[in-house]
Amino acid sequence: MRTIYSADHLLHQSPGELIYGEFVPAFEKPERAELVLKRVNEVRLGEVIAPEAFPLEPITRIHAPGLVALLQTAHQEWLGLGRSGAAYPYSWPTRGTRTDRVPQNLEGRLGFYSFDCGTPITATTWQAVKASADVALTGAKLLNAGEEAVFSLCRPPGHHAGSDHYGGYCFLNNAAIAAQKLRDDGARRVAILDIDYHHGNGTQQIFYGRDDVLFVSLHGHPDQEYPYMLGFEDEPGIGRGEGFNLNLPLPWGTQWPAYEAALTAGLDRIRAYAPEAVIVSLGVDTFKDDPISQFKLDHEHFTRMGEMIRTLGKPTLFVMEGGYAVAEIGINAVNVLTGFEGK
Ligand code: OKP
Ligand code: ZN
Repeated sequence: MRTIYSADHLLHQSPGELIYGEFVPAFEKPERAELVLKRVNEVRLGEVIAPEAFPLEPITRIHAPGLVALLQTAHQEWLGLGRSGAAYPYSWPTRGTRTDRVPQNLEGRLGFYSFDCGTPITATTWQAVKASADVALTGAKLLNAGEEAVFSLCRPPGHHAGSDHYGGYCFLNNAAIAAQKLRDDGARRVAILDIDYHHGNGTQQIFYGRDDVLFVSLHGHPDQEYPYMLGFEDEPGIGRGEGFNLNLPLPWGTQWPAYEAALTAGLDRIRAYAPEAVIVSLGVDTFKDDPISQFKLDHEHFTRMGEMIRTLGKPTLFVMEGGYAVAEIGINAVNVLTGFEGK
């Protein structure tokens, strides 16, 4: 299968994040995509091509213009206010605060459009974010042109970004933007299977009221795991979207047998939906040695996942999400792809 990759991802480099009271080096770092690309080449997965540059329109089909504008201008404004370093939010809306007015103050706006402090905006973050969305959109376009499977090597990741909020290392929701593109280009039903360790709260929020995009997610149980406030079993979708959202949360320590059973259930739901295309939010932070995650999967289980996804028999777009055991991220991510190809 072909891989879409842009070196522009290197333009986003987080200076660090606040975790357990300490400011630590970022887990989501440029080496991640570089090592996945290296592995793609090592196994000769297929041609590696650059993305096409799309207009903003497919992005604003999913995201609020105010969020998109903030991502583009926040750092310039930050510097204009005499600050240095990356732009971080400080304060967030809560129950009872005003969500009907967008704050004028930059720091207020950063908080208004985000939900955590792990997702800083640097001078060149937007270029990387836009390229990552283009990588996903190019994948969708190739799928639409008849390719059976495509790997969009996105970085930064996307599945935590909602229609009007960024966070969790994610700025724009690459998988959602690709799903909408497939819909707009004629696919009647698209399924998104999210196998990243963390719940794809952004993707769920975007499609929660819709029946034309099914969202199925396997992830660490929100009682135990980030993002804590979404991803429970009792979130079926709403209105027309009721019955088109399926969360399969699993406890810390989950090993392959339980994971395989949940994946089988998720794939059964997708099969019943009969989508015209499948998008896989491909996170490999379910790996046993992932530094921020608590599942216990090993290298060969990623191959099994690819084999299982293959049984859907649908055009499939793999969109890179998380995975922080950097030394092994290439093996784990590409194992899913070679498993899918039966190699
Ligand atoms: C992004 B992706 C919890 C810290 C969580 C954010 C994790 C974002 C993961 N103590 N930090 O889904 O891989
Ligand atoms: Zn994750």
